[in-house]
Amino acid sequence: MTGIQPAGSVASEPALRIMAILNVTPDSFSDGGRYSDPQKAAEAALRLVDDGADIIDVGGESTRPGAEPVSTDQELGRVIPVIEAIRARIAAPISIDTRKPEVARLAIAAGASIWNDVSALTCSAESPDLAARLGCDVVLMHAQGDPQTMQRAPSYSDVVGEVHDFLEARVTACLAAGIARERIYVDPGIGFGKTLEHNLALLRALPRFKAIAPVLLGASRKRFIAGLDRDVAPTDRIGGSIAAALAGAAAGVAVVRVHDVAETRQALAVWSAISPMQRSQ
Ligand code: HH2
Repeated sequence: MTGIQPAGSVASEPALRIMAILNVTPDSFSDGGRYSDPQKAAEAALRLVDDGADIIDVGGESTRPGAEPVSTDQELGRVIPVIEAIRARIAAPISIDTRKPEVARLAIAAGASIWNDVSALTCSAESPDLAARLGCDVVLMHAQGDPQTMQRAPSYSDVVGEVHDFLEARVTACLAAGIARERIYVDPGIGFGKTLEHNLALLRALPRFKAIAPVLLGASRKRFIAGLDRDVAPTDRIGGSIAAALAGAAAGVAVVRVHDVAETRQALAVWSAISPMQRSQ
């Protein structure tokens, strides 16, 4: 089963991978309501791969600030038919963006190979053991609070230190549960219980998180971009999203999770052709 790492890669620092966001939700903050039909979702996934996506991240529950939780059955009803339709047409790795072990288990049975969990496998005590048994890649993301309340009053005494220590502790717990080290990715969780200043501090500190595990960065179209540019709507945040992806590339992250795949791929191609660090590798 293929996970985040390209099959057969032996490079010491593998190329940056693009994870494309495919939300099958009615209410996601940027692309909600577009892909509820499985065949339409599979066609969108094909286009995303054509555009340069290495991984398709399927999500059935919005985690935008204030989002209402959905039941396991509702989430399964959204994501499983979509994963099956994508798997039938596309070889690229599929990731399931869920906090629920039952959704992850059935998504992986349907053809996903990566469990992307915004709760860092803390939502259920059984999640780390299950991930170890499934043998999937895992993305452990930091969040302060849950989506319903997380943006009310985010507070840290040292945001970078606290996120770092949380991610390190989650990696330790996952290793203890039997998840292989090379299957673990960490993510500082941009926008999940963070103010603009917290997000900027974390973006500046990306190289520190790399010391824990390969890093996934999800900054695409997020609110902090509007905080820096006239409160623009999510669909007008592509320039800011690309700037954040390039900052991630310069910091050596392993994966960027994005809505705008073609634009990000082009920016990364130009940046890596120019960057002296990339060319000397
Ligand atoms: N952000 C969102 C959802 N899942 N997973 C990881 N690992 N990192 C992220 O930053 C991340 C994530 C939220 O963005 P989106 O999926 O576009 O919106 P929504 O939660 O409203 O569906």
